[in-house]
Amino acid sequence: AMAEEAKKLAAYAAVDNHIQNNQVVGVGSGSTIVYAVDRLAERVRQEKLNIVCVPTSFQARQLILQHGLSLSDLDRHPDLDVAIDGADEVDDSLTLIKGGGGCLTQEKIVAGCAKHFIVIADFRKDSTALGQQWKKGVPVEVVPMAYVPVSRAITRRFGGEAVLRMAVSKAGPVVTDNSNFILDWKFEHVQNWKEVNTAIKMIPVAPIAGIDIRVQLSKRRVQLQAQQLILR
Ligand code: DER
Repeated sequence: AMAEEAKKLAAYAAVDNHIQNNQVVGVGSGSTIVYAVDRLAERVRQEKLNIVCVPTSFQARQLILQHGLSLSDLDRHPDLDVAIDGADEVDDSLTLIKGGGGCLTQEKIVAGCAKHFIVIADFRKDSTALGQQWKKGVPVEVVPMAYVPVSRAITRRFGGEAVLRMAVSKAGPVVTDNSNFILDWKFEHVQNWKEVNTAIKMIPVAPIAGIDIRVQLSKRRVQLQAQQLILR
């Protein structure tokens, strides 16, 4: 389908343009990154690249192992050259919503350890304002015992509704790779995402908001690979 082709084209372009030899690469999670890892593995084989990969989820770790790529972690490689990942939505100032795949926490940690953060977002993710295309809200990872107080703190302060993400192939809530729960915060109109991101992070028991703010990533080039080739 057109969307899959767009994801693949964007992922291939991102890997071809932003991954070089002798790099430590943070590997994101989701479905777009599958194409990126396919292409990375192809390049490693063809160009005999020396690449070390740090995963952001069980899924990413499986992808790295399945492709025979060199697996590492933040203990051995706390300084990454580049992290490459997907996103659920991107606005005009490159503020992202991430966490649709439930992997936002390790993604955010690994991206924070990288000099450059490459976001692969095909045309479907490209919005002028968050919430335009992505209707599932902002994922917020929480310690399970705190999901009710955190949910109330968010909705009291910023309105909307924060809903516990329930599993599909398992009874009960989704449990993340960090053994936490996820609240999907169906926000209304948000003026200042930086303020919201900071406020959510300040709620006791340290919930993690699936918002990447350009200002946080200003130290590293945030390169949005919005793929329009298909629509040309
Ligand atoms: O969980 C995440 O943030 C992932 O990057 C994910 O939501 C992106 O998903 P997709 O590549 O399957 O659209």
